[in-house]
Amino acid sequence: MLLQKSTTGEQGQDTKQEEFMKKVGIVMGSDSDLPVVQKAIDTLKAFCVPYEVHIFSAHRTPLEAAEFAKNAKENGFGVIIAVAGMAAHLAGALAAQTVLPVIGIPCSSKVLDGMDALLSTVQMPSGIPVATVAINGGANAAILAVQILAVEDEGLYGKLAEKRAADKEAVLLKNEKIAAEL
Ligand code: C2R
Repeated sequence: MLLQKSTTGEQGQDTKQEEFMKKVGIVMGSDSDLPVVQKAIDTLKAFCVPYEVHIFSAHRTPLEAAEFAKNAKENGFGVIIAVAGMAAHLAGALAAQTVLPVIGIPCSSKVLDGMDALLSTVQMPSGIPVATVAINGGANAAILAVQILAVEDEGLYGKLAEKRAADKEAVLLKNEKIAAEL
């Protein structure tokens, strides 16, 4: 599943062409995680960053999950986002198979509200890190993935800076509006 064409970044700097840009691999443990994944997809699309989406599970399809992570670098991925709820071993299991950065999104579930997935994802032993974002933090996971890719891509870096400035302006406008109204 993909992708969009590259665009021009801040101050005319070119974002790397799509075919040269590393992809973001989004792996979810189940299609029931899709609402969280959608937030990550929307954000990556906004930055015109190529991505692929897969369903692999450390529990249900462990061999396929491991193969994906093992081959991720040679298949053109620069970063992996792992999305899972409950006993969320997926991010750690993927991270065990690659030295690419892995970002974990713990998903909420009915019983423990995502605390189970949060602790399963964040509490990795030394040597195998998983960069864990907030429960259901699809947008931030994608922004972090873009930040990782932007280290080697000036145009992408410029787009991130532009977004940060636009977000700030939006808050300042809200401040002016609410101060005038109340
Ligand atoms: P179902 O809705 O399919 O029963 O899945 C999924 O990410 C989902 O949030 C319930 C939850 O189980 C999670 N799951 C994991 C893993 N595989 C599936 N935590 C894993 O490999 O860690």
